[in-house]
Amino acid sequence: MTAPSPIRTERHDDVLVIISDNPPVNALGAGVRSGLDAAIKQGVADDSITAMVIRCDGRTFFAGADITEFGKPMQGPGLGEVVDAIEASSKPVVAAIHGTALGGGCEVALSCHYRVAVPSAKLGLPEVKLGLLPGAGGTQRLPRVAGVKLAVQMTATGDPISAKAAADAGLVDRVVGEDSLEADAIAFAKEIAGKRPLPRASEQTVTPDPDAIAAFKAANGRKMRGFDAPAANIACIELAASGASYADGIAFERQEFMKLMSGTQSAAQRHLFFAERQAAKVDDIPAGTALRPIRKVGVIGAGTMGGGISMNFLQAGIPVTIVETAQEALDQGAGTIRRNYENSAKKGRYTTEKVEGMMGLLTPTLSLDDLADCDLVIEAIYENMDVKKELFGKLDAICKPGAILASNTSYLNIDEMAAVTKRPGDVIGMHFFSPANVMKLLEVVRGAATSPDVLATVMALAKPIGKVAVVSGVCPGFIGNRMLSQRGGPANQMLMQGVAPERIDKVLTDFGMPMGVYQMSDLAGVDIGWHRDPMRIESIRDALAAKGRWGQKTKKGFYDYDENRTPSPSPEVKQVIEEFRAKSGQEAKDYSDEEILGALLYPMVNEGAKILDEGMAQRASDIDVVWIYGYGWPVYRGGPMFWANTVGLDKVVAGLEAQGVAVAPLLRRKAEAGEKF
Ligand code: 3H9
Repeated sequence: MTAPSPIRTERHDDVLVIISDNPPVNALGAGVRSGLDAAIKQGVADDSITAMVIRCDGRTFFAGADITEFGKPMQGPGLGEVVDAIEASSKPVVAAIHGTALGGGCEVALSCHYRVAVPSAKLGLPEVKLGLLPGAGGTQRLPRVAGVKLAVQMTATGDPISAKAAADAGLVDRVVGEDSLEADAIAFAKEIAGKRPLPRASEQTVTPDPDAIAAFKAANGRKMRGFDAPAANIACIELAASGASYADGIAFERQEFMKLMSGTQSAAQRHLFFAERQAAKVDDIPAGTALRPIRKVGVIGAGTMGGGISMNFLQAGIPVTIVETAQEALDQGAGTIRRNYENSAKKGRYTTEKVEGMMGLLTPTLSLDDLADCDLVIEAIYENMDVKKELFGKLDAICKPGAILASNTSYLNIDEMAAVTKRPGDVIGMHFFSPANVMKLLEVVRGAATSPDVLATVMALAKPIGKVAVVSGVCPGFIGNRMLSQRGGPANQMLMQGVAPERIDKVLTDFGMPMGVYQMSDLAGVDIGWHRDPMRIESIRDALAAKGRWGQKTKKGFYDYDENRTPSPSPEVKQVIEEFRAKSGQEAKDYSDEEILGALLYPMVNEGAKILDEGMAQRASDIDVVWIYGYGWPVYRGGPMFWANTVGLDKVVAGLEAQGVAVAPLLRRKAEAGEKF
């Protein structure tokens, strides 16, 4: 028995309304495509029909091609054929848009002769975020309908635009009532039913705009670095703008689409799309678990971390009570939050009213007692277990029953903190990454006693505050920092063998990381964790710290820094390393860039395998999400575990053995079985 079609039609006088019902997002899977094709044919063939409307049930207009079909054999008509059939219709077709018309959905809309949208609708071509380009005519129809400038911006950034912006650009013909989309679309269809010729996007000409393309490239070059897809998107628009025929443009678009689709970058980016959504799910907690309402949040500590954490909630409209121990620190913390918001307002991100609204939700206080009515309290004080335990004891006494008590610790044991309270089930880790208002990762640390509804509540809270949450078990450094800690040893070993710090860093930044090991060390402070005895020199780090080379804050660390904090290799550091190496008797060794990369990253993958085997991470893709959103691992490489798959696990094992690192049993098993993470 064949499945019922997700497409149905309804007649409204002489207008045929074609309706898609393919939850959750009306993705354009095979059934939708063949249903649309058949419905258009039906409308064309029926003499009593004068116009057609395409709309979707549920929360959104088509949100794109069905990504789960990618890489599998194509079933039924391709989207390119379907949109061509829509455009070729002898009767006008109107797209009635609500929610998000994205990717293939936007291409369906572009192939319709007219588009109407509700004010809250958004239109976009986000394929670039999946390492792709619009493959159903979008790169050729959009510049014809809305101009080259907007087409470059929409395809190369992937960011959607509002219905109003679309109407201003000619991409939407009429903005209709928020609650009367279908009726307004039918009325519009009746109005234009007799108009000829039909406005077909593919038949329009493109006005060249080389300045807009050049300006876009100049402004966005850095952001697009390393990614293949943005340039491919721009190349398609450039071809359209060069006067090439529509058919030639489509042939080029297809060729570039196929190239991207079969490449590793798109596979990595599609992996991340699903990994991010999968990460939100906790395997042993049923969907639909009742959540605790979070109407008010307390944050303890108004330093960089506490301030950044508070900003996330204020932006989401959730009131925050922020606590400090001294008035000066409290004023400074609240002042920094205000300044950050005002700076964003200057850049046009917020209106002044919005800034005042958010600041109005902030209650600074010196008294922990003011946290009594908070639904969630997050401590962001310094990393000392005794101090944290004392604080949790106090919070347990102050906070109302059912309030969730969270720690922002980046490596300490949540279970120890929970144990001092009478409500260990309500205790959880919420590890934000610095700067906490910017970095998207939230590592949610599930203690041994954390109750399922507390975990579910915190996981669900991530989305409204703009975070991607990943669950970690309790282990030192959790998922991210535990893996990071594996990188320092091999890096220092290479220093000792005569590899310059700047070379090690360059290998990582060429790979796509935002900074290298020693740039990171200079940023954090070379003196962090230093014993403070300048006479005791047991490592290169000790030697640099003893010389006052504490990193960016003293304008010298592993690098020298100028007034603008631009780093340059340091002759003094070179000498320190040489001296230290000579004393230790360590012999110099040559490394290729590939070997440097393997030496740094394979031990991290190895640790990832242990984390997985111990059940500290639910799945390998969660580890990838941690590294992409918490540490800036290049998106187009899909995270460390995905990357290891692309390298080949047998090669990773061989590299680790050559380094003398004990191979994690899970990694070895998978490599021997020819499996992937
Ligand atoms: C394309 O169109 C190529 C064409 O140019 C060329 C073809 C030849 N397919 O995000 P949510 C699932 S490329 C399959 O949590 P929200 C998603 O996995 C495509 N599944 O909801 C999740 O499943 P689950 C271009 C999809 O309200 C569920 O739907 N389009 C797709 O926060 C809910 O998703 C895009 O890149 C899909 N296309 O956000 C748009 N989309 O519940 C991608 C979603 O099992 N989608 N799912 O975890 C989005 O940006 C967001 O999902 C959207 C809704 C804004 C639509």
